[in-house]
Formats: sequence, C-alpha cells, structure tokens
Amino acid sequence: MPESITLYSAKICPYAHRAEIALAEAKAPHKRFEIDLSNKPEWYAPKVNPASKVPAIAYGGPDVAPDAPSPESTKIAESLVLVELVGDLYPASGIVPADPIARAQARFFIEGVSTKFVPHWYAYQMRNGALDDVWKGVEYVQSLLPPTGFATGEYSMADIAITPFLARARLSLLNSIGTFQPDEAKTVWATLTDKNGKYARFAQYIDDLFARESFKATFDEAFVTEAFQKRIGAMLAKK
Ligand SMILES: N[C@@H](CCC(=O)N[C@@H](CS)C(=O)NCC(=O)O)C(=O)O
Repeated sequence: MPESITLYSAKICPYAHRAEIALAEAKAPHKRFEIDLSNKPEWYAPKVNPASKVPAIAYGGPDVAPDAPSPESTKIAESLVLVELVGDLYPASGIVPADPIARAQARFFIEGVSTKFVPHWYAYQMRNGALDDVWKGVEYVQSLLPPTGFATGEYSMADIAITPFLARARLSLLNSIGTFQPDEAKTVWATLTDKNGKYARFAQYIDDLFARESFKATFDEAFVTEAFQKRIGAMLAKK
C-alpha cells in the first residue's frame, strides 16, 4: 500500500499536468497544493524542491499540511520521474507497461516527444520559431503511433507525456497566445486535427488523448487560457 502523496503543482504547467494525469489514472489518493509560479512561497525551494520548479511530490512521512512540509517525507521532482513513480506505486494502472518491450517503446516515444516535438513547439510559440520544424516533430511522433490506439497500444506514460503539451498548444493556437499570426495559428490547429489530411493518424490520437477521463478531470481550460494570456503575454511583451 503506497504511503501518502502530496503533489505540488500549477495548473498552467504542462510538466506538472503530467503528474496530475498519472495520479488521476492511478486513482491515487493524494493532497494537491497549487504553487503560484509568479509568487512562489518562500518555503517551497528550501523544503520541497531546490530547483524551485513544479511538479514535485512529498512522499510518506507524517500527516502534515502541504504548506508545512515535513523533513521526514521524501521529496522527488521531475515530471517524467514522477509519472513513473506513480506507475510503479500503482502497477495495475498500466502507466508503466508491464511488458519490457512496451515499456521500452513508451520510453522511446517520450524521448521523441521531449527532443523532437516540445522544443520546436516552444520555439514556434515563444520565439517565432519555424513552423516547418513543428510539422517535422508531428510527423515523427505520428510515425511512432500504431494504426489504432495509444502510443504503445494501451494508454501509458507515453501518452501522459505528450497530452499536456497538445492541450496547451490547442488553446494557444485557437486564442493566438504566442508569436504567431492569429490566422496562421488557427490553420495550424485545423491541419493538426484534420482526419483526412497528412496528419490524420495524429488527429485521431489527439481525439483519443483528450477523451481520456484522467485528462478531462485534471485540465481547467478556462483557467489555463486566462493565465497563459497574462503570463505568456507578459513574457512576450518584455522581448
Ligand atoms: N524538467 C522539469 C520542468 C519543470 C518546469 O520547467 N516547470 C516550470 C513551470 S512549467 C517551473 O516550475 N518553473 C519555475 C518558475 O516558473 O519559477 C520537469 O519535467 O518537471
């Protein structure tokens, strides 16, 4: 029986969202504490995560309030580490595939998402990066997908790794939050979700990811849209 889990998270953060989806998938009892990234509590870095980032988990230890973390709990950070931790604590969730080959495929998929999709998406959104690079990333991820179902067949950590980025890409493109032109942004999302187009398999995959209960239960689209408009708007205004 796993010990107590306290998740330090932020609704806007795609990395933190990975940990939230994993906990929801596993139906893992936990406490959740929202960290305001623009005004982080002074105890957060010294007592929970020296890198001062979300997500982080305090595991085990005495039953304390999240804003008074105990030195006796184990503190662990990094979204992908946390997703695997939840999967290992709750093996029946299938988050970490039991089959070694499926597990390796899931890790390979995550590697592709982290190196070939996320950096190009961020460059496009935040720094006028090349749209072509985003398409290359999508094409690569699409090439890893089986004909139907999730990244390795059954839903797993591979799917958890990409979902928060697609959800935020969607709202950023549809609300033109980024360094792109509004018309182009809307066309990009339409192309990505066109079931008869070049990315038809990817479009079906997006539908399947967004239909997952663990995603729906952990994504506050209205909140994230408004927060993105403020935070990313301010970041871009500084440039
Ligand atoms: N590699 C980390 C990245 C986490 C990360 O960058 N989190 C951001 C928010 S999305 C953060 O906490 N940044 C610190 C800050 O904004 O002060 C992970 O996968 O967990």
